[in-house]
Amino acid sequence: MADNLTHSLGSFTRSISGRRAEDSTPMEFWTGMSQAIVERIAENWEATTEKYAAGRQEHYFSAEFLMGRALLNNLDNLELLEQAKEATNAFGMNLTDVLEAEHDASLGNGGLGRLAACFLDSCATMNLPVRGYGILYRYGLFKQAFENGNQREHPDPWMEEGYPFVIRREEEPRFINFADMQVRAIPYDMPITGYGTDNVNTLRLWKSEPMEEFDYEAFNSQRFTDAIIERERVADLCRVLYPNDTTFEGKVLRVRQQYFFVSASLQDMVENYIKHHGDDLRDFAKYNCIQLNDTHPVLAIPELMRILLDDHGMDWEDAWQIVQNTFAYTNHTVLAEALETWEYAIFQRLFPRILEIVAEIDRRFRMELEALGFDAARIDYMSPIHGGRIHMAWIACYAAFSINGVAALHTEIIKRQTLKDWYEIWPQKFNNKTNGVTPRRWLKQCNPRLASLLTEKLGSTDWVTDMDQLKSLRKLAGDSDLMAQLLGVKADNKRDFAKWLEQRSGEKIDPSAIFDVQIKRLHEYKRQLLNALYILDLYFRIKENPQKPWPHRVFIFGAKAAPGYVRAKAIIKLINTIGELVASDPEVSQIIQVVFVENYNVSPAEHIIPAADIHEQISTAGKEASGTSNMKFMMNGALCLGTLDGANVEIVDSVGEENAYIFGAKEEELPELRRTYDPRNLYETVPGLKRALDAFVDGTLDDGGTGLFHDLLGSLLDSNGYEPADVYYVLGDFADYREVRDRAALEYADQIEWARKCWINICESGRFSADRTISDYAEQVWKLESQKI
Ligand code: 26V
Repeated sequence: MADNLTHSLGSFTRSISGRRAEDSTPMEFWTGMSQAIVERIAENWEATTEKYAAGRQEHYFSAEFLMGRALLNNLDNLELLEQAKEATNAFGMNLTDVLEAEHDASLGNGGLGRLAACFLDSCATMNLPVRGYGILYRYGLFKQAFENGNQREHPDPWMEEGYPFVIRREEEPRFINFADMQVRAIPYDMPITGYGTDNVNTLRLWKSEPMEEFDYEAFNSQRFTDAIIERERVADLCRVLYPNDTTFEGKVLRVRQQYFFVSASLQDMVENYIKHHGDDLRDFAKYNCIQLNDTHPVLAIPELMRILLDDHGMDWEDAWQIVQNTFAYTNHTVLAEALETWEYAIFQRLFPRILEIVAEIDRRFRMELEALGFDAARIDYMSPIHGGRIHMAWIACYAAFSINGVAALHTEIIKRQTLKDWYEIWPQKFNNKTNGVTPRRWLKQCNPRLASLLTEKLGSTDWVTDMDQLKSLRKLAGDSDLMAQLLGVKADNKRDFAKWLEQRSGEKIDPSAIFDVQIKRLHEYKRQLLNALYILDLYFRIKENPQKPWPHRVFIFGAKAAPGYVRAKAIIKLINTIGELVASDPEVSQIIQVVFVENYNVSPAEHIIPAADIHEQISTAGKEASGTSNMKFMMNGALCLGTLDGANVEIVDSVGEENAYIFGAKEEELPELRRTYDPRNLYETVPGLKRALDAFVDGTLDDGGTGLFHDLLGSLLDSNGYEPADVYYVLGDFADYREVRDRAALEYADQIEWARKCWINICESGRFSADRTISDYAEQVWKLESQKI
């Protein structure tokens, strides 16, 4: 068998490089091995697709799939890891180098896109007939580089050197009509292998191309350049992933992307239905269900109406009934600035027929609500079209049979506040589906040492697909030898991470220090600024009293800021500047270090998370819908320093308050606290605050004369015409945060006690496996049964 892989690896690699395999580059090796994998799964993939096609299927529509790397995941799923090591060694290469050559597929911004990727993994593993539908972006999320502590963005042409894990299906094009252009949508299929199964699911990503290969007439006439430009206009559609998460920007190209991919995907679904069930589409919803990942694919609602009405001659009532039985909608944020609303005029210009249909949906909605006796103002507010704009979430709430939030607290907030008007009318539509993460990537693959320990204690690897088994190990927390073993695993992981970091950036860190980590998009509500303020205050406290036995700590950050989010970028600069201040101080740098991991992404996360001791989940209560890194850290035996927000609430519920470090104002307390909130007074009175905040502007920290730090300080202390001071309650939570974080660092000294807490977190993490989330969706929303090939 090993010979087998060695053989195919050798020949695929030679065909890529045109050289002997042993003389090929790691990238060429990676390509060869990836092709060998695709070749191996081809038959099962086809069989799975055929098996699913005739039955009920779920379709996960998402503008983002943050897949990360594919090769290790596939090797592990196919149980080829050992053979792959041998095969690479046989050619004088090392598997780690080959794996590290792979580009991340960063077709997503953050939590929402990574969730979609974890869901695909669970669906394949559970043999569920689910396929993902999205966009093949040519450029993924920008690459981040630091220049003088500032973020600079660079393009990410992730598949320019070739990418074997998507297969172009030239022969299955769809045609998309915009008022001002027609485009061809070409599917690229990515195989999604599962763990311990032969099933291979599909992620179908669409690429836009011109209707004809070449417009020969134009090429041969005076209009040569026009023809080239037209081709580029079509290719532009899928050129780039928009890097904003949480702030809506009404960019025309983005709504084109959205319509493009939902129209192509629906055409696919309808054709498949007709092939298997005939051209009477009335049973469409019996065989098809669509999960809308946030509002980005909501145009699928009017587009399915258009297909049923215009292409299949159905009448409105029948079509609407199908639509209402097909769509389910997931909400991922309560931030008002993220709500997608599009200008009426844009729809008119791009797809007037879709606008007509939305207008009819709007008319009927208004009639329905009038009949229910609602007042005019409320009806107007809730209507899909008002104020010259089209409200995507409102369309979703009207059309979908299921509306869900992504953690218990989040679902309560959307019922009580964000979507309360809809909840009042249709309470039965609302449900919670707490997020989860795949234990394959986020435990078994990224933390093999911990995985072995769990396998040893449970006597088998069954836990990999049945994470609830870990619960039975909770009682072993009293076993001090085991706890010492767990500490050994963590220590090894920390050394590995320190090595990885040094190779990547040259930074040296002390693996015996506490690793305290905050990795997530940079946003004010996530409060990296609160974390930074603590470090700055700690710096001054150490300066004041350098002889005190301060716990040694490494503060680790990873975060990208949206390129236009000035304040978020200022916070990156601030953290890097604090890092320099600390590093340049011979006393303080012996005690604490600050590391900002450049270009944070899925792959760096796989190195960071297994090495973490403490993870920061410190959003203002009520603002983080769920969070998913909190679950990954928990699974890897790190302790949560966090607010009662998002899924932290459920994590604490599972492990107990004594096994986490919880601080800060609660969601239900904030409105009252806000009424009398006086950040200036806190600045004057809370120990440490004034000294830390003054450092922004007194010359301690240098923002290069940009005024960025001055503006940050202003955002905390002063209201302006648009917003009150300190919207995210950073200063309000500072004192409690400081106290609890200090305590966590002290308690770390009792290593065995600390390990017990970590162990309990690991053992209780089964609830946060994406397998649990997906089985809830499959049973309660999708009504889907597994279909093993
Ligand atoms: C929003 C927007 C707004 C318009 C511009 C483009 C764009 C792109 C992405 C997004 C997504 C924002 C919502 C989001 O990512 N929410 C996160 O979802 C995670 C998975 O449910 C959850 O764990 C995080 O708490 C939540 O912030």
